[in-house]
Amino acid sequence: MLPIFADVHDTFWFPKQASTFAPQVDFLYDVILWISIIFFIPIVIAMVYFMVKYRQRPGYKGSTEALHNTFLEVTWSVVPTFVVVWIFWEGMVGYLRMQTLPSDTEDVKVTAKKWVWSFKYKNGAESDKLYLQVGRDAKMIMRSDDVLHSFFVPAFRAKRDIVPGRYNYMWFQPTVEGTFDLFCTEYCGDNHSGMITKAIVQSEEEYNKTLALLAKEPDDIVERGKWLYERKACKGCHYAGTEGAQGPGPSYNGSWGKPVPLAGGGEVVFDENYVSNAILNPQGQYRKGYETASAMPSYKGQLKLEQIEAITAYIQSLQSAEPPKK
Ligand SMILES: [Cu+2]
Repeated sequence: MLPIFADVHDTFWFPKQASTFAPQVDFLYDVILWISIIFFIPIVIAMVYFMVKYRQRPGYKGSTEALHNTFLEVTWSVVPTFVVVWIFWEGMVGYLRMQTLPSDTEDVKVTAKKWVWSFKYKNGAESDKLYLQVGRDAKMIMRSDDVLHSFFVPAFRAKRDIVPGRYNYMWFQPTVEGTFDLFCTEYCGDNHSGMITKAIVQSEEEYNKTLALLAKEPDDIVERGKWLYERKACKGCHYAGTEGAQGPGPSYNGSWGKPVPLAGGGEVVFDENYVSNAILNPQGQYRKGYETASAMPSYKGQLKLEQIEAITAYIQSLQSAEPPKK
């Protein structure tokens, strides 16, 4: 179906319209597209026609003076001016709407970190996917732990940079229940292309259930380690079990108890000491072969001893897990 006639929830060019911003953004896009098509076609036809009609050929003598038509020139200056001012106006109104935060919002703290997303909710729950309530204004309070990232959910037509050293805000209201892609859309290093997660829009009842569930850290120590692995950005660089990025960090699978060759020569055993050193002071014992890999940030002050022990237990449980398939 042609874009301008497209249904609110299904467009020709773009993903499903899933926020209150989407119809306005798509409308302006369609209008600009159609204006371009409507002018492009007759201009190209006229150009080709004149090229043929007035081509240089034996016996043909062109006009020696330039012709002038005031009415035509005023028309093709004034009409496009009004069109451009209107496009600017529509764009500005849309931009201001996105820019003005509503007062009663469901707030989510967003942390972007190479190369994972972390979302914190009002009840303290944390997740690596963004959960949202349908029909409710959501405000993202966003910060970066390292470099410049950018939050983008195409279905919401909502995008904003996340800048290190400050909080950036954005808001939107999801209008459709479902699962939508959430991208980092600012190049941020080796695994930028893998910095993808989902925005999951749920009914009020489901959403509250999800938050309650997410708030609960698993009791089992290995489960808790996996839970932390998914939420504390380990997943962005280390492969574990059957998930996570394949690099730049080494895989957790089958590492426990093995010797670790060090960049400076010698080796240490992959045990409790090695894991806690690697987490708290990652630059202390460089593993051979990883000297030039993106440096791991220290988790000093970010993970409690008990949490480091849970991650250690999780790594230990992966002793006989398969290495990642390249
Ligand atoms: Cu990024």
